[in-house]
Amino acid sequence: MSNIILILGDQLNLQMNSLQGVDKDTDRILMAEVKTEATYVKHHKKKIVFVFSAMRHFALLLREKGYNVDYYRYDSPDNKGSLYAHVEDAVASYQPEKVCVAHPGEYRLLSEIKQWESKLGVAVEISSDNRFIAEQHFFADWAEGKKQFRMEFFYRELRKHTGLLMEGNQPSGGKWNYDADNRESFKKAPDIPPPSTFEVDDITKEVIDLVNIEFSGHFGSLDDFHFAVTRAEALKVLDTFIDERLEKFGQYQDAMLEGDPWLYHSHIGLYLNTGLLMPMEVLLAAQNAFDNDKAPLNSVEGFIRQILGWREYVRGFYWYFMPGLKDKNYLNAQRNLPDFFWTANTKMNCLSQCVQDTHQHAYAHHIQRLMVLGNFALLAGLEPKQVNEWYLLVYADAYEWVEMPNVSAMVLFADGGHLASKPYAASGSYINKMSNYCGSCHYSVKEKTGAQACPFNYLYWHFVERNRDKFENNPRMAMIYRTMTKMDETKVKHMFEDADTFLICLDNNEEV
Ligand code: FAD
Ligand code: DLZ
Ligand code: SF4
Repeated sequence: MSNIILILGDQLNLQMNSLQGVDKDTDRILMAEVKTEATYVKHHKKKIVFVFSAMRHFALLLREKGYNVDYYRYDSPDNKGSLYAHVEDAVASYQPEKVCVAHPGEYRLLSEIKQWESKLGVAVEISSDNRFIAEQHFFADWAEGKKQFRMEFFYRELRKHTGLLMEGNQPSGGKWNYDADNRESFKKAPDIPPPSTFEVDDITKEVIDLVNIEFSGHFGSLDDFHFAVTRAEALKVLDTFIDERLEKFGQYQDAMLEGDPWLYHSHIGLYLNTGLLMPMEVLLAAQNAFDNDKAPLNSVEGFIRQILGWREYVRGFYWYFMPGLKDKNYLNAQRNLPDFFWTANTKMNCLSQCVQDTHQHAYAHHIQRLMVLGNFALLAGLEPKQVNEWYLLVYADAYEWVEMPNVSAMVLFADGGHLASKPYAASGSYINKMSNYCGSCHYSVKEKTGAQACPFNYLYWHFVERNRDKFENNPRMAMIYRTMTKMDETKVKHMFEDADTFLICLDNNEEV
């Protein structure tokens, strides 16, 4: 008897556990572009083009390798609209012994798949998700008995476990973390190698036409689509990053620049998250660059920490704290997402630029996501559910397993501090230090009160004050509360008044 192997749109690698041991003569691979996955949030148009085109290219590869593939395009007359409907149909046609699928990346889909066995009356086998280095239970084992779940210690365990950047039992260079060396901004216009781009082929062209018609109401621009859509292309992106940008990755990791979100970042998140690249090959390429003196330790460690540390950690964190994480709102933030998150129409230049980058490219780098967009969402008290939905739909690399820990736990402190020991809140001076956004802003970053004052300045102190009961006894916040008591009382009063006025304007959707 045959088996049916369902390959999801973010499981595009021949090494996936679900593809091992497949009988090419009898088993059927099932792949489907479906409405349920493409619209559970209104994904950025470029993300849908990327996923559908990468799926179509992967199906071709599977056929070339001799697999039997049943592929359903979004606009084909026999498309049934949901993964379940296609699996049900395939079960009726082939009467398989079992349906096989690798563990999906999102809780909502896992919950659905877990019901299939009883609904279909056929075995459904869920294999482990080998797009990650750590097994899923690794986080739970590590977390057992802990009250705090700091990434740094999880990361060290994985360094020891994998031997990456290790000399025996000790970290290369004697330190685990070189973040202190990674905080430079650009002093003058930098000469940065451009990001890798790829010609649109006939397959991608067809998908672009489809998305233009079917998803016209979704956020984002489709102009200048240039992402890799095959593993071979994604490997080129990786190689180019290692050769041209890894050297300075660390140094400028936190820097921001108007009109350029790409900088010295790797731009591989979307490929890792769809299986076009596997994490260990990326990490070994970075380790190899270090071993061959092509990149310094601060850059290589910084890069390896993002993937071996943060990426593995947030994935473990997600499964450990779901489904509860979804409903967390520790700071009781209730404000609606302002319109400018969609339109970029705000006088705050940093926010306008980051939304424009996001709209244009389905990409913004980490510090734009964390310290501009996220910082604003935190300081303004935006409601976690709305903020999560926005982040989940606007970025090409967004899947709930990675988006939600970053948004709810890292940005919004909505989980009450399992991930972060204090909120990532900052005034305008941080943005000014790390970017050139303030130079062409309507507001003045130096001013703390008044019509021209940078809103991040007064919102910061308003946030600190209105959450006093939550943070006053946090040792990492003590200094901030001490500083506040030393500040001029009238100035503090004016800042709170300015913040109140600003937040009322925001609620009324007036331009700010
Ligand atoms: P680089 O800066 O070159 O980093 C290399 C890789 O490290 C990334 O590709 C990614 O795989 C990994 N990485 C780095 N930081 C993180 C992190 N905090 N969590 C997990 N992996 C990390 N990343 C996503 O992949 N999908 C998301 O939906 C997503 N949402 C985010 C939302 C917020 C609010 C924040 C603050 C961060 C989010 N990140 C997300 C993490 C990070 O911003 C992106 O991974 C990164 O910007 C992708 O660009 P890059 O490939 O050029 O990354
Ligand atoms: C993101 C995405 C999109 C846009 N479309 C599809 C699709 O049509 N078919 C499919 O199998 N997968 C798609 N995906 C990826 C899934 O949403 C992803 O597998 C789940 O969110 C679990 O991570
Ligand atoms: Fe952003 Fe304030 Fe700088 Fe304007 S002045 S760009 S609002 S940080």
